[in-house]
Amino acid sequence: MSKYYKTQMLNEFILNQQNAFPYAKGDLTRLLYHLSLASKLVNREVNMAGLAEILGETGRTNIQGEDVKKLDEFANEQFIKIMSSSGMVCGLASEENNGIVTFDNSLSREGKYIVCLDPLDGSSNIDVNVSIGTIFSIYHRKTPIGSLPDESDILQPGIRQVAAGYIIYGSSTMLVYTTGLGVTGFTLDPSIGEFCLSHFQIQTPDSGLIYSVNEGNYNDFSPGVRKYIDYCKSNKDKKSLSGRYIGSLVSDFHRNLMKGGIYMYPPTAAQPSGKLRLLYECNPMAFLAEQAGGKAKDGQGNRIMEIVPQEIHQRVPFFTGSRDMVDKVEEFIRRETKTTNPG
Ligand code: P6P
Repeated sequence: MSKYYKTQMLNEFILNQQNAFPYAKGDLTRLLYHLSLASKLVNREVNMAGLAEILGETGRTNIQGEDVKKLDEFANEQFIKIMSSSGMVCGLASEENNGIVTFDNSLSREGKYIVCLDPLDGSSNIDVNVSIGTIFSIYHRKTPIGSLPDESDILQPGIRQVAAGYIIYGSSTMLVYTTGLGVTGFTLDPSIGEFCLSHFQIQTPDSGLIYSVNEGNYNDFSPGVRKYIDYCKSNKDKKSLSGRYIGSLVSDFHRNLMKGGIYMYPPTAAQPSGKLRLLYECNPMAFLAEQAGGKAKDGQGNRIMEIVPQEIHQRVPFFTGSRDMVDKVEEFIRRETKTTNPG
């Protein structure tokens, strides 16, 4: 008998959590259910990608100028279709779409939530069988119920998130999410097609022995970031850290969340605001990191979740994970900034 049968399934857990919100009418529960449903459809294709001829490019590029791979497109379509039929969502922002996605049905106009989505993050890894993921962020809409949503519904700071999470399609498929009451992980049991509670109240260690950054950009980083990376490599005052970088945010973030560590995507000459997008990569991960006792900052002392977005695909420098490690890299950046700009 699987150990899972004694634990809660996702929907049961969300419903129980809903009781903590006295005015909740089950809408967020229904929305999270629909997100998990879409993720199961994506999971099925991800697992069969090699067989189902769904690997490879579509020949198109998205607004980021990145090749749109068939699974990217499939995942985006699945989430849009299921969000549209949920009746909970009035509109969404997706990495794969230039502007806000609205739905031409009256049911959705009544939806009180907005979803920001990276339908398949790390897609450059699809063809080489490395784990990838979906990242989501949920807000209450700002425009009146019944009206057509607009960018004001999307461009909200991360502190206004109602819920956030990711699905990691890896050695097992996990859904990890928060509604502000801690971080909880569910593992998909394919034999019953249910996400089963497997990680309750995830807390990330205050420090760790893993640093995650694309060291191919080392020479492009600021002196402070370079000095921090050198510090991670030196074994003067501690056990030397391990560099671990999969190139898939969900995978790097999830490993560091569980074991302790720091993930960094600093500014470079080519990308002065870094590469990661605020709305559907950094904010949801920041909510999870903070709920798990970690931090998420921009390297200049600003909480990621306090940045007010100016445009849907805005990029921000991203430093997240164990709080002592995030503090340490910002200390290095501050010190080097003072040295180079003593004024
Ligand atoms: P680089 C994937 O495209 C992504 O957005 C994240 O999942 C990942 O951490 C990062 O970019 C990798 O970027 O420039 O190091 O290949």
